[in-house]
Amino acid sequence: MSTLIVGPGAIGRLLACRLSAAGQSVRLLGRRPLPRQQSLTDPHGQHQRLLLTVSTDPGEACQSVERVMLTTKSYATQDAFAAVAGHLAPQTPVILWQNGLRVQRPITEAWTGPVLCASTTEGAYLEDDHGVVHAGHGQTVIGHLDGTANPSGTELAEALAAQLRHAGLDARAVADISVRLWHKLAVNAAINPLVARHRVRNGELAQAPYRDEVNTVIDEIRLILAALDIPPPATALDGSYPQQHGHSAWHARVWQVIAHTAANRASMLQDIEAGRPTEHDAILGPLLDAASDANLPCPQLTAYWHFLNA
Ligand code: KPL
Repeated sequence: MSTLIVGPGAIGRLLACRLSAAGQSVRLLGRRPLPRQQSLTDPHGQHQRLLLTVSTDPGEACQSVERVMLTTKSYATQDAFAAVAGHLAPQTPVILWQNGLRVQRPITEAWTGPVLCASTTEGAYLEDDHGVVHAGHGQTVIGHLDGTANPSGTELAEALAAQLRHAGLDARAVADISVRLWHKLAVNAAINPLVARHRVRNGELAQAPYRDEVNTVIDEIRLILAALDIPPPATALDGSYPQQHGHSAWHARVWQVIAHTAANRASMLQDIEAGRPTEHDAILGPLLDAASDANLPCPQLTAYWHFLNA
């Protein structure tokens, strides 16, 4: 199986190195040249050197490709897909690894072949152009947006999850990828804009004056998700329930992620500090659209949108 990975960021390079180390044929397509030799550092600090096929030319990169993984940032995905789509056989499976929920439905509907969505908590960062560090193991879930209504998508998701497990990543096929993408989006929307705006680490959100703002934004998000019929998380991840911060399962989940990632400088804060675009449209946009459809006021989310869109 020959896989083309479009977007050589941390997740793209982690997938490329892991699949290549497991004996799969992998090509990496980016906008600027990268060295063929890439190093993968695993969570135990062991280094492995891998020789990848890297390219900046979509036509060349797509030759005889049997599956495409798009690992670009959400805002760059439509352009990246447009650059390769014309070079692919019409039934080539496409797997979307984006945060938020902006590109998944449009690409699923536009592409002639099967489209799967993946959501991962694998921790990875780039050392430089030469290597990726797999900082911590996480979980990856994969599925078709239409779930069990698309049986061939389920089969494809199971096959891909098995290959990722063989490559050392904890992955499984799920029937409710849409709910999982909404859940990840909700947690991101409750934490990322706020820490980006106040330039604080995640853990500082538990203190005044931020604590009340977090609870307010969770309330806005949970009402929007309820209007969309997205079920709340069943329990907090480890069953604990930090009552003092709020009352719903959503409060429990968000406060738990804040506690678990207290030392993090969240991704949106890092993007702002580095002067890069943020993924605010993919994360806040779907919530604001749903709020507008359901006539739900969401002043806090709207204020974040204006701040991040400025
Ligand atoms: O995923 C994250 C991010 O940084 O984007 C959170 C959950 C906010 C943890 O930092």
